[in-house]
Amino acid sequence: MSDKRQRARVQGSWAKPGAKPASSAGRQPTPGSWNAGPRTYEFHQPADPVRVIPVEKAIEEAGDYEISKGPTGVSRLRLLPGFLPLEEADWMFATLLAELPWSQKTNYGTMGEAYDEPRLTCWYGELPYTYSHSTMQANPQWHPVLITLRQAIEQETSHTFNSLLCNLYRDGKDSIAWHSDDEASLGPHPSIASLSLGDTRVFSLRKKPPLEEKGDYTYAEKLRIPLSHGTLLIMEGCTQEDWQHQVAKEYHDRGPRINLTFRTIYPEPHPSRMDNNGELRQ
Ligand SMILES: O=C(O)CCC(=O)C(=O)O
Repeated sequence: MSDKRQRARVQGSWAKPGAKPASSAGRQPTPGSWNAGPRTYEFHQPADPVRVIPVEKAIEEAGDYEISKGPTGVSRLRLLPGFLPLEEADWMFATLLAELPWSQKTNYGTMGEAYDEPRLTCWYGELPYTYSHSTMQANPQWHPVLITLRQAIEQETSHTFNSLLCNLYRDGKDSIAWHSDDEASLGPHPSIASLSLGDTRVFSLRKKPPLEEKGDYTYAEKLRIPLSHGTLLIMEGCTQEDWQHQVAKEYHDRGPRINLTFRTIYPEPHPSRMDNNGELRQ
């Protein structure tokens, strides 16, 4: 167990019992003599304040949610279950499953090791998109259903989107690990609209810890949002800067799910992402 967790569990400590009364020193206890005589205890306050692991909160109702307000700014979510009426969602799911050019993407880890992403994907947009050290080539020929959806979502959100990452989770074993959509090509404070079709999967978020936590998420705030057939989720403000998200594997039966994440890609890193030396700010 890490030091921090150990500390969090210890709420104080009892000092060793004081010295035994002189009369009993050096003597073997006789049966029944253990409770005899006074014992003194001293309470020591813990050196560090007690820390509690926050309980994961669920967001399930339609609405606007301000999930944090930090030094960087406000992080906002908007959840619209039933954004698509059921019948429309049904035929769109069947059409996109059958007709989009789903393919297996190979990503690369920080040490350059190749791995297959545990889901199928395809990309639409005038520009390529790189994440996990692997690039999806530009694909300007949008499927007509995707054009209709883009228009409906732009109208709902008052944002415009020039690109779309389509994800197919074939079953519960497909997933996407913790990450933020914070690539330089998305510009600062990207707004991302995410439409889900097919089986429900849990979309989780966790707040990035302050620097002094050194990447330890033990005490991070956590949210869970079940994304059902036809649900639209919009992430805005500092959500990508201040939070990570994932769709974890599930070990019970899950049917296929399509997730469409509409984004705006910029041709060059946005100027506000560059420091005075022309380097990308982290
Ligand atoms: O499938 C989802 O709901 C999330 C997808 C996602 O986080 C991503 O592709 O960046």
